[in-house]
Amino acid sequence: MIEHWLTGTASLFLALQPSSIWMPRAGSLHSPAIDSLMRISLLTLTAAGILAQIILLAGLFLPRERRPRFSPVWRWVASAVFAVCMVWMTVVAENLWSTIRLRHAAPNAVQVEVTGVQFEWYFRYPGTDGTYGATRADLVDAAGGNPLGVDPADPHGHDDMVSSILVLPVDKQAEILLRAQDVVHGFFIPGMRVMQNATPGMSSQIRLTPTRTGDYAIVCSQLCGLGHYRMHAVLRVVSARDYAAWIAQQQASSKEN
Ligand SMILES: [Cu+2]
Repeated sequence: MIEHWLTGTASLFLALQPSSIWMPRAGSLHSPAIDSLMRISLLTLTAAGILAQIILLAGLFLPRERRPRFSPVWRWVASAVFAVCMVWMTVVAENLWSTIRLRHAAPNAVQVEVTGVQFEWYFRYPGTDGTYGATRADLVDAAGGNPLGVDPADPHGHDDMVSSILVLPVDKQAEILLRAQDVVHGFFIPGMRVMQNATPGMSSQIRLTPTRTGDYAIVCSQLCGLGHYRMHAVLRVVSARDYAAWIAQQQASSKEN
């Protein structure tokens, strides 16, 4: 039982801290909602845990005649309160999740495709035509400069740019398409409060709007193999002007190749 008290005290301590002590400073539009939901969940569950421990201790240590007696009605009431809390937390969380995942992206959103490969992240921008070129698994050749297997026969792919760093403009929505080449990888940007699996054979989408310029760590949150620990990249959030300059520079260097 002592471990329950220790973990309870630890979660209470964490829940009462500003989120910056257990997560890096947030830099996306939906971050405050995630942080407050995490804090409310932690506080609600800690309160329920402490209450349960008090009742348990009372039952253990009070003499039989002084132990609290709960009528069946009270048991039903307690279960109902707990069920309502759980349903409420699920509804709020699902609603928040859908703003990151399911709702339609803004029409002018920046498009980036993220591919997880043991043990690398690749970021592909669709170029001026706004459409990604087709990829083929048999054309994948990282050493030959085509890590994603972009098909040269598809004209949409001619202006695609592949980068090893994710650059996004500040205050503009980004629509991120996630793919994996080999095993399941977890695309995790703690500073953006974004985590989503990249699964081979299917693509998933997330949207995020960076609100603060700077560098953010991108890591892999799925144990994907021996090199998992070194599977990280950088998200660089820059001003709209710097973003345009970076895109122009990428386009120039991909034409040279
Ligand atoms: Cu990975």
